[in-house]
Amino acid sequence: MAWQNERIDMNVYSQGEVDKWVYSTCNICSVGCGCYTAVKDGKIVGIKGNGDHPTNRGRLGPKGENQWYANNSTDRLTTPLIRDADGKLKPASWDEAMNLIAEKAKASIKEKGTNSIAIYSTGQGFMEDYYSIAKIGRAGLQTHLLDANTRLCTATTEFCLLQSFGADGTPASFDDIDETDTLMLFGHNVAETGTVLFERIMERKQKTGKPYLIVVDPRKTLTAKEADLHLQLYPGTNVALLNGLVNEILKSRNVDEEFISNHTIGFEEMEASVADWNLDKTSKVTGISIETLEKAAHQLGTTASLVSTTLQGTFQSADATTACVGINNLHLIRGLIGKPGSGPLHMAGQPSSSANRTAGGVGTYPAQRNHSNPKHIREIAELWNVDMMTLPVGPEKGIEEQISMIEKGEIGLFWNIGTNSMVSLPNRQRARKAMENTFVVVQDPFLTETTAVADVVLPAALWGEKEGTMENADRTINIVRKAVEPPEGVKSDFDILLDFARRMDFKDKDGNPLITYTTPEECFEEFKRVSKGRPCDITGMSYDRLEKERGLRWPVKDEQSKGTPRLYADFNFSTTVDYTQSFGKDQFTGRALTKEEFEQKNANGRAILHPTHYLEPAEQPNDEYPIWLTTGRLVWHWHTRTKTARSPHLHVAAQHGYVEINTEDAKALSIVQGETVKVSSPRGWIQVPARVGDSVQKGLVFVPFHFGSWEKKEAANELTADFTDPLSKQPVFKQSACKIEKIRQEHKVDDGESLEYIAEQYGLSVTDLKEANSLTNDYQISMGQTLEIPLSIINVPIPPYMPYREKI
Ligand SMILES: Nc1nc2c(c(=O)[nH]1)N[C@H]1C(S)=C(S)[C@@H](COP(=O)(O)OP(=O)(O)OC[C@H]3O[C@@H](n4cnc5c(=O)[nH]c(N)nc54)[C@H](O)[C@@H]3O)O[C@H]1N2
Ligand SMILES: Nc1nc2c(c(=O)[nH]1)N[C@H]1C(S)=C(S)[C@@H](COP(=O)(O)OP(=O)(O)OC[C@H]3O[C@@H](n4cnc5c(=O)[nH]c(N)nc54)[C@H](O)[C@@H]3O)O[C@H]1N2
Ligand code: SF4
Ligand SMILES: [Mo]
Repeated sequence: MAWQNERIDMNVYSQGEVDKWVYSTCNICSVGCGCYTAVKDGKIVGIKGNGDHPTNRGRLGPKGENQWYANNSTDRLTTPLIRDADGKLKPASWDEAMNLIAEKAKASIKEKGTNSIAIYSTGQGFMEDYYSIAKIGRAGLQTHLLDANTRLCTATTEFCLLQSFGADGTPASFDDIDETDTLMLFGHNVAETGTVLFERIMERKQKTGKPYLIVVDPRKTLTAKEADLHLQLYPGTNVALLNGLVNEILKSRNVDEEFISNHTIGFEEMEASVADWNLDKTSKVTGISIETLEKAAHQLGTTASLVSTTLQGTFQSADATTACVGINNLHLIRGLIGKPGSGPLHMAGQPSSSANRTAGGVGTYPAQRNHSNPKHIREIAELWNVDMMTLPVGPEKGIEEQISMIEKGEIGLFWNIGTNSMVSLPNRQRARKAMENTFVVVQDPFLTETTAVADVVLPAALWGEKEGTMENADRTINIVRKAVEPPEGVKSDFDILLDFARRMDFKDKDGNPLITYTTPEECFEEFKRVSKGRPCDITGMSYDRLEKERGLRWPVKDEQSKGTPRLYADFNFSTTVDYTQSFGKDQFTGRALTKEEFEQKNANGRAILHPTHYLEPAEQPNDEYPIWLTTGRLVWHWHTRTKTARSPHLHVAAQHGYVEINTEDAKALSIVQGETVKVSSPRGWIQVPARVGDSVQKGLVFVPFHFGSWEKKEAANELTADFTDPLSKQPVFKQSACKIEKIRQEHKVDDGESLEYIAEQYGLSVTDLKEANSLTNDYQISMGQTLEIPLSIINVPIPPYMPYREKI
């Protein structure tokens, strides 16, 4: 264990002693820190880290510490809303709202057929919600249109794991990070997005010098600043970089030949796909010097252990799955998987997005069952006591495909649960327009940009007000206990789903109710039975054990098992025909392979090496839009800020959207620090202050996606493109093209006007005025000359460098 000194982070706001501390797990990110919730007079008044939890040993990050303010926010929704004939959302009773939804669902099935209802959920709910969505969706509504914001988030994790190893479930765990010699963070800004995990890494590094840290990111992030080797590649060149590195490792024969021949298939084809990626070509395409590439290849080729993480810098690209498969290839050819300190650790982002994949609320059937394998569908039909023929097995549809279906009028009901999709979807104006074409239900604790397009709004309970389990990024299932009652009028997602099932009168094949469980724990017990025999077998877990043992990593097959820190320790991969979760997809086109095609590969327990051909990003800077646009996160905010903007501390730390632009680019355009500029792309435009600096490379700008109001023009997703990776169907948020324009008014210099005088008139500093006009001295202005005046200078706050880091 890397942790050496214990520290309990706490943020409590209470006069006098609190009444109780309730066991919980942080509901913000996928690290899954253990915590306790402070309760006084029936309200949550604070939080503290759980010193006994192996993930965080008492620590919490800024968002974790501040998440509970949202619970007490005075603008919580406390009654359902229905849009009336005037287009206004009006309060309604639960009966009115739920009956209307049931009516719309029945009408949709009648008019458009069974696959016409979409449930678009979240990675921030509980396993029990997802399992219920899976059962209600597939056996009740008979729809395969189940997707979630996990499509924007960790779909690629799932698909790269299916391709290489035959089943979901990330091989390595955080424990391996504590042991590894080399840690490669590939498109993962963990310092801002997984703060406690970053501390865990840095504490070990400061004490022991290990691990050697390689960071792959086009920006000089806070994470990259701590790297031993920063591979600052051009956007969208992940696969090129990996091909160059793998080729170099193959050439130097730094490979585990025995592992390759005993435990993998597909070597020759993979080798051929990287063969012409010499360092010269790799350097030209990625922009990384040959010397740096050599260093990286040497480190990766000789390290005795390696953990590679991937996150949105890899997943939100057009070649997302290929890049992640490339990382799997690298681990396989070096035999660095299934061993202590080694393995790919394809991350998750949200606190329970992995749980949604495991429970089957998206994509595949519950407990990693293969919808293309009739044997698996039969198993589920038997477990649910329904007729196998009623279970939909059509290919899953990602949210972007669902939007196209809505545009075509094929979806009669779109049920949006726990996601602010009108801010988080790419090319959001298109998505908004589509929503006019269907009946939209939004289930959220707050009014949001998405409730603006809702026909019905259901007020949902928040974390702390309900019980359930979550699965973090390393397969650990944690329990969240209920600390307080939800506000009057508010229901949990779980209770809303069960209420819907009752109103729809879903039955099993003997005429009994389809859903017989009534509490989250009973639901968990049912899902345990469904998981038996599958890779994610959790038969040995229970709510009590999850609390007593502070989370357990699946598989946990019996009550004696303490969980599984790493998968494939026996090098037996999930690729036998009747066990595999998927028959895989064609690595280039994304076409689903048939059972016969999969059988022909004869993987039979061996991992699959795939060719990794590099394709240039579909949209690239061009004459009209000459600059790369990338989007992402800030340490202070969670996504669309519905929680973090309700915390006074976090709100104050970062209140505006902005665009970060390289110093040289700013100079060439004479853009001044803080000046409001217009950023446009083929989809739309925003108007935000410029932050000038060197953390973005030349030719690239960065826009945080947290700021999404319809009124202020600052949402990143006005700009982003909506095409997707062919295998995972994950949208490309990280690379598109844009242009930056100044918004200036003109000032004609009058006789005797000095720069000081003019600057003061517009509330500018002389330096800003000079920079804005590329003036180097005061004598360059004369009467009649036209000066450009920046629209406004906003002080873009640069967060103090990681205040929590001082506490390591
Ligand atoms: N503070 C905070 N933390 C969060 C979240 C949050 O909203 N706020 N959200 C959580 C969720 S759901 C997620 S999914 C994670 C996301 O966590 P991260 O993936 O760490 O965060 P991002 O900022 O989206 O992107 C990571 C990095 O990808 C880089 N990148 C861009 N293009 C490329 C490229 O072509 N190649 C490579 N190699 N890198 C590239 C960006 O410069 C950026 O630094 O964070 C989780 N944690
Ligand atoms: N440009 C750009 N866009 C991106 C990304 C990017 O990097 N760049 N990243 C993408 C990624 S990785 C992600 S994960 C998504 C995140 O995008 P979203 O999931 O849309 O963002 P959130 O703000 O987390 O939305 C969660 C919603 O659920 C509500 N909520 C909170 N708790 C509960 C609950 O218990 N029940 C219910 N019913 N509702 C609840 C919140 O109020 C909020 O409205 O954004 C994606 N979009
Ligand atoms: S690192 Fe993630 S899980 Fe841990 S406290 Fe921060 S937000 Fe919560
Ligand atoms: Mo995410």
